[in-house]
Amino acid sequence: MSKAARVSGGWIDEHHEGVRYGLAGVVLVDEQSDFQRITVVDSERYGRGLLLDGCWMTAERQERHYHEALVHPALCSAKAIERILVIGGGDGGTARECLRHRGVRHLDMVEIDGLVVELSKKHLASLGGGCWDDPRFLLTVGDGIAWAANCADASYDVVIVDGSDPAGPAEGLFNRRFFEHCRRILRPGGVFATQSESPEAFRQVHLDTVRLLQDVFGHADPLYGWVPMYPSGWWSWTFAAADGPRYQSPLPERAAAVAAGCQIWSPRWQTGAFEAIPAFIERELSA
Ligand code: SPD
Repeated sequence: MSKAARVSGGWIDEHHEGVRYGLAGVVLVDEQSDFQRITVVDSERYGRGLLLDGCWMTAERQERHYHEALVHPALCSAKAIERILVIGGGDGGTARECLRHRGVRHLDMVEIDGLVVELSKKHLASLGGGCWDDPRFLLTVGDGIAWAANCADASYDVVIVDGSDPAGPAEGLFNRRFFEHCRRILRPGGVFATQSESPEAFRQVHLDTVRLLQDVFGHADPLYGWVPMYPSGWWSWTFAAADGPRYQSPLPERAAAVAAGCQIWSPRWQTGAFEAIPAFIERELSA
């Protein structure tokens, strides 16, 4: 069921389990698509932002925390990076970061909600940057879960899932069958990456996601960072590969080509972010 953003007294808030996460600002657009409620705001501190079903997705001056962390550990470590699949990611931020890698020849982005793309292009143009017109980029508006299920084996070098929380259209992006297809469609030496929720505000989903990926791929590790407007501000991304934890070792040449243009990600940051596993999560994962 669609949830609206909570707006009152000049604040736009996401409410999550008795805590609210808000920005001061104004609502620019509030529309119901076939899938969800889409809200675009203009905030004082972080510029324009996007909420889906009342949950923060991104904002112009905060998005790099999220997109750089999701993309570069995978794109810097997969054996090859010619063919990339992004599932979700309708604001364009993930595709933009992928396309900074010159080795990418083709990127399929499969986003279920065409209205998210349309509104992001119009109101959050800096998110996608030049991705929409990049000749390597192909957008399909459709179901990413069905796309993965219908793809031939070994179709992609990297598969990235940039969905929202596991409710509504994103629910199926967190289950075993979907992850098994993601593994199947990766080429040898391929890397899978997904946002894996907050170790604090979504602790159980986080743990279940990491465990499932470890089981399906054989190797999977969470990386921890911050997205201040998300519940608890403490976020995670999980990387998986069938042939070993290659995602922990960025290839120096690829890393050097993108690091200078990053705000958060660097090989050094990434090493610390994998190591920053909270003790309670490490205990639970090794139990
Ligand atoms: N709770 C928010 C999870 C959002 C993950 N996706 C964000 C989309 C940014 N491209």
